[in-house]
Amino acid sequence: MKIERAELRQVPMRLEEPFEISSGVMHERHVILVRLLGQGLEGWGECVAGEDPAYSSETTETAWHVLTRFILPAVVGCSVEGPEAVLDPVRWIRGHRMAKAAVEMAAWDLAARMDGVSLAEKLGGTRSVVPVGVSIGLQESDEKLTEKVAGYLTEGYTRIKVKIKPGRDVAMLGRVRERFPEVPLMADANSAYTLADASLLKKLDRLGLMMIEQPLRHEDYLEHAHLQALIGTPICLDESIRSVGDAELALKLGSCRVVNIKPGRVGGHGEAKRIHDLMQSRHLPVWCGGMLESGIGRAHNVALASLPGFTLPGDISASRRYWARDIVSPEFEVNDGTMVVPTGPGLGVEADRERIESLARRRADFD
Ligand code: OSB
Ligand code: MG
Repeated sequence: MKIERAELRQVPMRLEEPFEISSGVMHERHVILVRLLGQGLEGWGECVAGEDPAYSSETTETAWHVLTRFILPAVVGCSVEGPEAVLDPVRWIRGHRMAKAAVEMAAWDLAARMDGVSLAEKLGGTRSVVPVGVSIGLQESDEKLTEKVAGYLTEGYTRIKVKIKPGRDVAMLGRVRERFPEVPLMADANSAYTLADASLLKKLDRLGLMMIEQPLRHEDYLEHAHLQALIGTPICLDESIRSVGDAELALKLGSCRVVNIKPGRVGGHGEAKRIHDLMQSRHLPVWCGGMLESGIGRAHNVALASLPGFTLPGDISASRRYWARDIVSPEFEVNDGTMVVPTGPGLGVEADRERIESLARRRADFD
């Protein structure tokens, strides 16, 4: 496949409601979209870097810099075997996996369209619908939180994830559990704790959580292993897993029993598939995480989540849970706790180019 041209657009998208996690609040995303062109077809990708370097060291600004200065100038004009090889010219770039992933994923969409198949099929997906959950940000009160949980359960979500931080953890989750004794429930700390909090985190064992996501810092593989030995609740790693090598290290040390795979975090679908395959070979579950993506990133996540090892519901929620209006059509919807995997060529949804162009605050073209 030949990458003939590329377009980069930065699009501001205001969240329907602020999303608060242990490191801060998000009100608006600055979505970087990649559009690759070749053989009269297009492929779309989305960069998941945040506006600040809290979740990852990458930000919208670093991604824009690395994409415009290094990645796209090297990739455009190249003919490659397939999407897995599109980043070969930039293997020398250390890190910046979110920036790289945006291009790699766009190449997968383009390659699927060139083959006339859906991205899910191209990736090796086997499911026509995927079970979905919802990730609920920190709320101002426990009442507000339980109200939110009730609302999402009514909408059909099959698993509830609640953000926690010191002071908003055991008691708060206890209230949710009391009110919803049977609901598949989990917590995400986004690295808010240290090993000194082990006895507090041990109290979560009584609540029957599916898992606790990323309790400690992203480099804390050993500390997570110590914590996992002390608590019964399975640990799921998110921020810590940037590659299949990280996943191997975590499994070897016993740092986790579950992995949250976000293709945008690990450098793209190729690496996401390798992590999926590793976990499947160990009979350990994975699920697809989210980064408050627009419909473009969501379409990528839904396609990936159709692979057989994604046995747990992902953080893949309906478009309207995030945006007043999404930038793809049709928008993503949840029915009976599942989302339909699009079957059309590539992403299987259409990017609203007119709207993207009118919203774009920054552009760069490469040919
Ligand atoms: O830790 O999974 C996370 C959103 C932004 C940054 C980090 C995380 C999240 C979420 C939201 O939990 C998941 C979603 O996209 O719905
Ligand atoms: Mg997380």
